[in-house]
Amino acid sequence: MRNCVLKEFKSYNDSRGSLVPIEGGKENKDIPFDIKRIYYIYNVPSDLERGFHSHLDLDQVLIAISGKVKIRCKDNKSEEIYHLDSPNKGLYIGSMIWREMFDFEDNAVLLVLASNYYDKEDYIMDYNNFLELSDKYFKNKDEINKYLTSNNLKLNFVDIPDAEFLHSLRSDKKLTQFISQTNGDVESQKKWITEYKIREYQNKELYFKITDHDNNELGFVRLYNIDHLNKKATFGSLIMVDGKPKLAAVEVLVMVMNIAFKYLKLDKVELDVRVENLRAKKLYNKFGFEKTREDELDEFYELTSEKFDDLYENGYSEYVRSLKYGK
Ligand code: T46
Repeated sequence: MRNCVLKEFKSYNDSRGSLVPIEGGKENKDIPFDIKRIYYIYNVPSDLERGFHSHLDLDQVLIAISGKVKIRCKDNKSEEIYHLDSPNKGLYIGSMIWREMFDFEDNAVLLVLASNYYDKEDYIMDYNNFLELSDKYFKNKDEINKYLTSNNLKLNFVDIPDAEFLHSLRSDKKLTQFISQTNGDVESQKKWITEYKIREYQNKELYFKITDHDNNELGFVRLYNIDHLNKKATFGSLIMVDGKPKLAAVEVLVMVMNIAFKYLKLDKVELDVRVENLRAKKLYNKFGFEKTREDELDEFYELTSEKFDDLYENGYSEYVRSLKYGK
């Protein structure tokens, strides 16, 4: 369900017992936000339910560090029940999700890690008010859908079932000649995607599987380090199957830049490319990216929203509209 992710923390188990460490603060840590507050709930009668509210703007991770608890989460359209039945499971709940906690076991202790201090004003307590506000919130998010389809291609938010395809491309020596190859297995890709989903819901990163209109899988592309304050992001991780349609990379670039500049309203997109990756450099140059600096390994490029508008209005849209594969 959107804005909710059930994740597993690593547990160190030996003959002395188990230990689960939790670090917060940044990408690839256990908790993808600065933990400003913790609280815990216990001694809850088993026939009692708590919660019944949503937050306007708050990230939390809920962990049943003792006993079991169930959490019912609702957005404007659907609901899902998550079972917190182990101290190494954490339920991320983002903004605009109605939550109800129930079926507390006698010994249950529900620990909550929160991204902000207690603020009464951040609570939505009335369910009808919640439905109205969450409708608006998710409609805004859904605005992205109109940028996910173009002439020949579709962008699909990456999800767990894509782990195998992602793993197969990222462990292909030829395809990963100029990007980092993965060392892990399909399971570790699944774990990575679980963590990614939280960043997607936080609007920090967008990772897409590229398909054609017949749902043939063609590759992946990513917009990351999305910095809403400084209005910039990084384009990268573009990987496509051998034998991909000609000019597919250009079409993907147009789609992702539309997302960056028209949907996210960023001012600038940056990318880095290996010095020896001549084909990619030619593509980015042709697309209008300008080189800002280089080091021994990489060249760094950027495209501003003005430059994109200019290119897009004066040719690229026509160019992409006219793209027909096989000709
Ligand atoms: C949530 C779910 C999972 C504070 O003074 N400071 C705090 O940080 C919190 C969380 C609560 N309070 C006070 C406010 C109330 O007078 O503690 C009392 C009980 O809080 P509440 O009725 O909101 O508890 P729950 O179990 O319904 O909800 C809590 C959190 O408030 C909420 O943010 O997501 O747990």
